[in-house]
Amino acid sequence: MLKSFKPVLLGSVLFAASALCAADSDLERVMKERNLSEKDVLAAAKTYQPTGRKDDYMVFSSGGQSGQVIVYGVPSMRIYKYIGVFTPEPWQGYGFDEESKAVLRSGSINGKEINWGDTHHPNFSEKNGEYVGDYLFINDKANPRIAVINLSDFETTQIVVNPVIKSDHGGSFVTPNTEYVIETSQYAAPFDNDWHPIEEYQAVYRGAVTLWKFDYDKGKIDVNKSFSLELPPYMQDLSDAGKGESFGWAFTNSFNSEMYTGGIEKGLPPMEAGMSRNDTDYLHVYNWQILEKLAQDSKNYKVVNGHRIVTIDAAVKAGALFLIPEAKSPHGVDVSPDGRYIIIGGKLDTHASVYDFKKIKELIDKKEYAGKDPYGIPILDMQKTLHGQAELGLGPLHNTFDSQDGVIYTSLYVDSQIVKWNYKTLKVLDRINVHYNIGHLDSMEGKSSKPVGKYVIALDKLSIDRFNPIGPLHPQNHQLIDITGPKMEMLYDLPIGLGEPHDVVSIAASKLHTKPTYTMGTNSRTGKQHPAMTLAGQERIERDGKNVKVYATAIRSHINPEHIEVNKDDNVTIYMTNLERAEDETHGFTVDDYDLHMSLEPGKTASVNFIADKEGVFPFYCTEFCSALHLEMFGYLYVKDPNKKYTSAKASMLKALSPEALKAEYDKVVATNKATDDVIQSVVKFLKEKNYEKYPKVKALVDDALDQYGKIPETKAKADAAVKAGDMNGAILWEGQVWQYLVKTADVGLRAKNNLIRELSTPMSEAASNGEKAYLRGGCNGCHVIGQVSSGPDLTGVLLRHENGEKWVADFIKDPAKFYEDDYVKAMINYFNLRMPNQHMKDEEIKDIIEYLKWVDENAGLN
Ligand code: RUQ
Ligand code: CUA
Repeated sequence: MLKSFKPVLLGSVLFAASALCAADSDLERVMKERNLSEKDVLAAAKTYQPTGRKDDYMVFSSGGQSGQVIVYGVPSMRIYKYIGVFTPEPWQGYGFDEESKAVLRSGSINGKEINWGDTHHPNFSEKNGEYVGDYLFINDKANPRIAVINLSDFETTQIVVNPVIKSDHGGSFVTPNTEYVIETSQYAAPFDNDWHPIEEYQAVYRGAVTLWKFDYDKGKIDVNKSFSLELPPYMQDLSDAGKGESFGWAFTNSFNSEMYTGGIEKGLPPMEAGMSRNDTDYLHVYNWQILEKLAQDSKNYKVVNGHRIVTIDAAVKAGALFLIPEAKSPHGVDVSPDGRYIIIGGKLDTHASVYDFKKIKELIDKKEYAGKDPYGIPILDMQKTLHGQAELGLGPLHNTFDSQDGVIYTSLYVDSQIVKWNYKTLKVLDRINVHYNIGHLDSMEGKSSKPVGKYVIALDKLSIDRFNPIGPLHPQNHQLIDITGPKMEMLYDLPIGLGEPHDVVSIAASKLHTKPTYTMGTNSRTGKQHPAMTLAGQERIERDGKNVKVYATAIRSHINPEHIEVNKDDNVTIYMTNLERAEDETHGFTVDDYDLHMSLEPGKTASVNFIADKEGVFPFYCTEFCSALHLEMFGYLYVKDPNKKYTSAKASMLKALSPEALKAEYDKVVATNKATDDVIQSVVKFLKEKNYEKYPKVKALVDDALDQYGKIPETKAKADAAVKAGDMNGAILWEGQVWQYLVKTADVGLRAKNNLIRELSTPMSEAASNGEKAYLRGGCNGCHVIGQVSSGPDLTGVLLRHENGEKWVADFIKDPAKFYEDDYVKAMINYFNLRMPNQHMKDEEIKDIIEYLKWVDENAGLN
């Protein structure tokens, strides 16, 4: 439908208006009915993805109080996944299978299980300050922790607990080559785990920045090589790592230079008043390269809870720590893509301050200080380090950058706006209203050293009236804004109903290299082969006293074993391997009433462990709708009390079929199997002739198909043995199983064939590909199967069957009824007992379909 709108997108507004006046415009009618302006439709056209079209950018959003990470695409704003991080996530089995529990539980704090998190700032791994789509880091503000997510499968693989700080906010920021992941404390607290009264605030309470060492090859934070820097109790806030000119340095602001400690219950002014008293707070400037060296020598650090903390004194002495006054109650701190400027917003100021690292460095080199704070840290003069300030509006919070030099976007929390301005010239360029009360914002790859720009996402804390009401707890609003022109244009509102998604980072989709399936037997949380990997034929149940280990497999459409018998209070572990190799053939597994679940993507091995403390019969089943016989993919866990006598019911007698009826049924199954096998043989012949092994995707499918097929001989032998033994019931069941294998083989085999045809065929022109879509949209495939006569004629060669074929076919599609009396068409109608209906195709669509049919003919030899 939007196709007819193309002139509007390409042409001038004038032309657009005249195009819209065209009488037969469906678009015009829909616009009227839905009360859409031209601007609305343009926004829709910029974000709409037709089925099958992929997004250009992938966005990773913190899930706020959900403790998860939300993944969505730009420009469509379609949500793809919620990644379980600090919170159990049942779909992925996260926190319900043993392998993921090992990760989730490594986030326990002093032995206490923590089952939620307040995720705040996600960040990608970087090389030279540019995003690399290998890892994502995210912090938990509530229970100071950092998690590592492996972007090859979007699974959380590590959680580290901060041993010395009690809350964090300024995490997780990454140094330009992912040397360190930075985590900064928020609320100052004692480093140790003892009691210290508030009177000891200045003496004992401390802030800190923790530098978590990242081992890139292992994809893991190396806890032993990580250390912290002690900071005064100024309530450190956000951070950013220097890059380019400021490489080696990092910046953290703070909001309580007053060191006020509150006491509203004692009649003292509340925290918010006491902490906003001074005109300025402190930006912390520190050098992690120097700190790294200091952390090698025990005279520079103290050890608390087994963790090294470089002291303020040592850092000051080594010239690694400085303070610069900043406008009161600052918030975001963002380093410009080239590393030269540091831009800071102030929640209670209307200005953003731009600091010049060159000037900072000069003062440091000259040792020119304006004074010292009570902890002996040198203070640099604010005016001498400032490049300048820009008046932006009320409540500037966060920044993101554009590909254009100097262009920056800043969120205004109080004004509910985004301001586009230039941090070099300090000129405001544009502003746009957002809905409402924006916190973070992010342009595409906007915080890397090479921002792409293109879109900005506004993360609005309040949505108020934007969406259908869903009760007093409203969703957040992520708004997509086009920033390619001089004026920002609002495109899309995405309600997010999962926590307060706090911050996002975005990356070009092409930079993500995800794996489609796992190498057989992989423990996805370690990336290594699972010791309990079980291949077909290795299924077994092992008992050792009260310990029962089940080595199971899952493949369409059965779990092996199907019966598991244990005694009450046995300690049961079920290891399961998904034997599939084809993409998207996931099985899930649960045992009813036992609070267990695992997700088994193709090739994965995972396990569940439980004490069988409830007696009875418990179905277990596959939880993903994996195949037509998914409902049959189940079994029973029998939990029996060995000390109890059970009286069993008499087996009921079912009426038996007569021997003749049984024989007839058996013959029928055997004949069906023969026919199905013929289809398979023709597909196999095709695949072999075309050297399918050369195409990995096709090969994976064929391997899966042959796996299924390979099970037939032994099954068939069982059927034959049953016939010999006169057990016709058994023979029918085994032949039925043969049929199951045949059908699965045929199903996967045909998918492989279609895939291979696509691989081998000549590339489709855009028109042909549009034609194929129109063909499918029009439902032509309901009657016509390419390469085969079905309820309608095969369309291969249709253009050659008629004189002036292209025109004939086009006219026929346009108005079939005109041809019903034509001799040829009459004969067809008689043969198929069907008339070609009028599908009301547009001329453009018919043209494209002809192109598609040409492509079919070109590749006719492939069918
Ligand atoms: S900080 S909304 Cu929690 Cu990222 Cu400013
Ligand atoms: Cu496997 Cu459903």
